[in-house]
Amino acid sequence: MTKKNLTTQLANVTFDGPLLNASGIHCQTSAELADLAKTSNLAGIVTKSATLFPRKGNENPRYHDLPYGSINSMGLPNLGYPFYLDYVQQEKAKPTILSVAGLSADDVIEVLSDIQDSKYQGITELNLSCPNVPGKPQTAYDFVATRKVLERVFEFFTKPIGVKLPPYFDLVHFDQIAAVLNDFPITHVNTVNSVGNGLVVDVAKEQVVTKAKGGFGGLGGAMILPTALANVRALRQRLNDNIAIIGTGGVTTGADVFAHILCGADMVSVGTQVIKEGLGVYDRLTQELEALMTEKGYERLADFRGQLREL
Ligand code: YRO
Repeated sequence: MTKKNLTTQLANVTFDGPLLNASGIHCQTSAELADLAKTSNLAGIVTKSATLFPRKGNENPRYHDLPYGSINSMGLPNLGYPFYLDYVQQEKAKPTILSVAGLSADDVIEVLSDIQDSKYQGITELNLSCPNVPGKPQTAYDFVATRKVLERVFEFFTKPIGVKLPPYFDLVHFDQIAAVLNDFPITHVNTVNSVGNGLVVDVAKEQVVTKAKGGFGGLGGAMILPTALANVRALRQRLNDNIAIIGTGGVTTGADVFAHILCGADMVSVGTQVIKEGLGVYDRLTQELEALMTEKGYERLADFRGQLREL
């Protein structure tokens, strides 16, 4: 089988291929990040969303594997942003995406100010699935709050930065988030975060499967693929051409990677399937993607990116 040209450009960075880890997946500790640096066919490393101060996260069980995906209520365990900011500056094996989150807009601004003042020249990604004001939805589900935080960010932040979005389920919400994002010089959108507040029921035990929040948690894996593809497609149809898209959600096969790219994804990240299968998943997905491209007569990702046909 002929080797394909899978290189991908995002912001000021060239990646050897389209595949990334999803934030939160095997990217919290030094040891995990070192594993990612050695993982073949993983083109870049995304770090666990980092907060101003280290966090232990929620009590176990906080991740539960399902035949059709996963549910998690991790609670943002991380070593604090200085650790990840140091890490991305010393990582030389592959490009990095530094994910950051804030428990408030003020926290986000403080963390991003330090990144701006650092020597890091790589890509940053702001996780907008974070609380903003108690009693209000997560930031990305509040379009006014999203605009306000981005206005504050771009008063001083001049480095490449994108946003991580939760899934939207209403076409008007796609219009509304795109209208906000198109007003700012963001490098990319990463879509989707886990599908929020699902509830898995263990019928034998008549019990929930994760501890925090009474068992409500974010859904990932195969069950969310159509939601992820819809979000990639709908945002590609609405965002400025210079905003790249990282497609995240539901990838278990090379065909799923192909589908994300067909919907308009520039890069594709893998979460739940890494937990199920291990880091060898990136070799398998790449082989399957290349075989499919050969079958279809494609040489590079640009040959089919965004070319999904309607009936
Ligand atoms: O629980 C998490 O750490 C978590 N899990 C996800 O699936 N997506 C996320 O963005 C996060 C961190 C952010 C938050 C959901 C805890 C606010």
